[in-house]
Amino acid sequence: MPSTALPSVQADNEWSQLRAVIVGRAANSCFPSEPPHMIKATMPEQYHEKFQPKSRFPQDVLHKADAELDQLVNVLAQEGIKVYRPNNVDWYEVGGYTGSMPRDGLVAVGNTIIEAPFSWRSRRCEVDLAYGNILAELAKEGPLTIVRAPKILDADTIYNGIENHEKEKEPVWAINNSRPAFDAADFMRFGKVLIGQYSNVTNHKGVEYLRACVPDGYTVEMLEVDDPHAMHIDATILPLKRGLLVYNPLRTSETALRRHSVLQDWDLRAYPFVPKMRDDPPLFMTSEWLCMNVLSISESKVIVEEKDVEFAEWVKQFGIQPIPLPLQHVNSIGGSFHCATVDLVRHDVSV
Ligand code: DAV
Repeated sequence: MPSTALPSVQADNEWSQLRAVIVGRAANSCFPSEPPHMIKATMPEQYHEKFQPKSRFPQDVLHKADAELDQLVNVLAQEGIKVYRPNNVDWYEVGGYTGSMPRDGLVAVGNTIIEAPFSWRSRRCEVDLAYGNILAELAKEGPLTIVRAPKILDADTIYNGIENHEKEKEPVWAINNSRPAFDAADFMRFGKVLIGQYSNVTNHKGVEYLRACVPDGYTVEMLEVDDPHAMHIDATILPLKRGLLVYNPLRTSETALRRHSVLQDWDLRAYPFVPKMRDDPPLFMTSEWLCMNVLSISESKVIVEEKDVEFAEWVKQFGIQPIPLPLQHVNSIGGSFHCATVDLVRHDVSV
């Protein structure tokens, strides 16, 4: 490896000029099968019965979702951004969920890429199967640190004692603390500081583990969030550019955000509208706050779902150009532009 090789991974915020990114794939995605108490804690009530073993998402939703992702890839490529795509995986065959939500399983922190120790059994093999080849390619292209997650091969303990717990009693989350668990999408990067949330998929040991995985000089702080259904922070807070963050006022507050010194001087904006729930195609796995789940490709350009006109209009006052693209069928299976991507290289990293 020549010592002059450029890093294939170098990103520690959500807004600097994007240079390289992973964009997910929807084909063969299935409703994830997890214990009923986990589905109850995290998924919209009207769709609970769909979360069974071997339960496919509607084929037409998946076809359209892949067309949307392909269009996103083209737009990113036109912007000069290098795009990596996951393997095709038969999620039905392996009892898994999807390759369309890479943000949950991988996070770049500086020149390190960290694999999430998923709490969900249905996601145990997701990074290996969908993104293993990308990790190998990144390692070939430049010097980087890859931190793979410890794997549970047989019986897990993460749900022990939780399935029948009564709501009033501790613990309040759908997992226990018997091993480290987090989803990468429970964290946002603000340079040397990551801000995260505890959730139904991220426990205390998981946060300690992440602290041990981030490169020297990086710290992980936890935001106070009021959301018993919490799973992924990217419809709760989202930095749109340096110094500007939008938050969901039903889940957190300016007071809670200001406790983080990295946000002291930021313009913190409660999203001023009430987003509308969509049922065609259905939002099987998320809330209507998914409209906040945008992808900044630079400090002045943000990709937004084309139907989220209110959001697109709202960002213009901050000197941000919204790029509207369709992603409703990807939304249907679990997330929007932030969830469906992993930024690998952004132009500036903090020093
Ligand atoms: O708050 O509805 C959005 C993010 C899903 N990965 C929510 C979750």
